[in-house]
Amino acid sequence: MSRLVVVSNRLADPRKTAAGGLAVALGEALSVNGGLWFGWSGTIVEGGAPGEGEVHTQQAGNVTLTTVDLSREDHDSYYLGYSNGVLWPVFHYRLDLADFDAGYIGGYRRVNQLMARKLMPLLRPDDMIWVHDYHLIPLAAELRAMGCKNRIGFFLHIPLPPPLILAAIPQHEWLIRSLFAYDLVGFQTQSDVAHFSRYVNQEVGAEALDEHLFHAFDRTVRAQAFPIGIDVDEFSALAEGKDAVEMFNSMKGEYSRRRLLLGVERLDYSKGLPQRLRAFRQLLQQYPENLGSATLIQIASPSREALDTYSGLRQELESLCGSINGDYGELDWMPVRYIHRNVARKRLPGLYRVAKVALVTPLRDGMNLVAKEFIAAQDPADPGVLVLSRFAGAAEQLKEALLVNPYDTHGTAESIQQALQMPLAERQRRHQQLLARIREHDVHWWCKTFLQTLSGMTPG
Ligand code: ADQ
Repeated sequence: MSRLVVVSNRLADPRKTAAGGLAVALGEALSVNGGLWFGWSGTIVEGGAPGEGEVHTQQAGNVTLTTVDLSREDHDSYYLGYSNGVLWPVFHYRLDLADFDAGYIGGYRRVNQLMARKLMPLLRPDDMIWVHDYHLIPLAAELRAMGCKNRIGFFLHIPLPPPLILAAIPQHEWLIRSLFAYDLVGFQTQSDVAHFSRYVNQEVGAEALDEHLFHAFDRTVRAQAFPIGIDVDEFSALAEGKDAVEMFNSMKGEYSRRRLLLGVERLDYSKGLPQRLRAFRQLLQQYPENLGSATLIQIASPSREALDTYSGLRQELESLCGSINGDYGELDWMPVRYIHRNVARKRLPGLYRVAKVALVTPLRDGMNLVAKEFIAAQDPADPGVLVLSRFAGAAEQLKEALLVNPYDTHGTAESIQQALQMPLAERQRRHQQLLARIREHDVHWWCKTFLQTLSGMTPG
């Protein structure tokens, strides 16, 4: 059996609960035959030389964690600039927020070259390499240029936009050409695969050998959907744990007379937070029976605060929450509780369980794991209702949720009202079907299926 090498921008210690299901699943896959997890250390070296970085190694059981420091200049152009100022907005269909002109591409290439240079000497001939996400698209091409013949797979955690949106990136052809250096490219959904297929057909004249196999640039790549899941059993167990139960009880006591709605995410413009708050305001206006009762708890953790678009979003959100509370609040009832913080992972299931309705309404999302965590945390005898954006990748699987268009304020408000009034039998039926779906395609299925597909391929 070959050793697994995982490469991602950041690493997590797979032994810690706080790391989350994805890190734990990757950690398990890595430990089967003793593995290597490689990425950025999180350290930024002020005044460090571009394209250089010290390497650190740590052992976690039989998994080696190897990381590289980045100079300030590399970090700012690779991470803040190209990854999060160009690729993240464009891949989420936000051309208006992309910063194309700033010349970040040099840093993006330099860091991918640095990572390849540091990783190459650590590789063994039969290692299987699994690269994650948009920060590292050209990594395989850099490794191949250094003579790497191993099997290399890539998984894109965010959506792939349609060809005409992708084509707005000045280096779009180079990016997609880089994907052909992989043997297997995994996407979250069928619609991402369809965008890839259309792009390579229209823009580079690739030959489709079958539904999944594409030939161009003298290479053949397999592109397929592997919808990521959560560890349902681990999350349900967390829901029964001491911290989650404490959270549930204290919230239940505090809000006994209210009907709780919940939103949990990183504070990111892809998550549709202002649109959600407008829909909630519409709910209060259109259905006054919710006054004094419906309470939206919105948890939005700090994210990428060094970027201007993110601080602008924070201000917009704070002002919307303030105006809803000012217009509708009473001395003994505040319609919105907005918390700009992380909730400890062990407590999160308690919060999900106490909510009648979860609002998961991104404008665009690769998958969205919060939707799946909410389902896993529910009490099957009295489950809450999931209101889910049709633009989240998860909507391809979670058809029994109430699917909404988050741009449609009135339509979303109507669906929230429907969720608040849904009879118990219907809630139970929907929840049972959703739970079966997330169980069938959990994070272990995702990991196993991707790696089995990759291991069945001819290397190089
Ligand atoms: P994200 O955009 O980060 O991930 P998501 O899939 O929802 O989004 O995962 C977020 C994770 O962080 C969840 O496990 C959630 O519990 C946790 N989390 C978020 N906000 C939190 C808070 N305030 N407090 C505590 N925990 C919080 C990217 C893509 C997604 C894709 C994932 C995995 O954007 O579309 O589903 O990768 O592939």
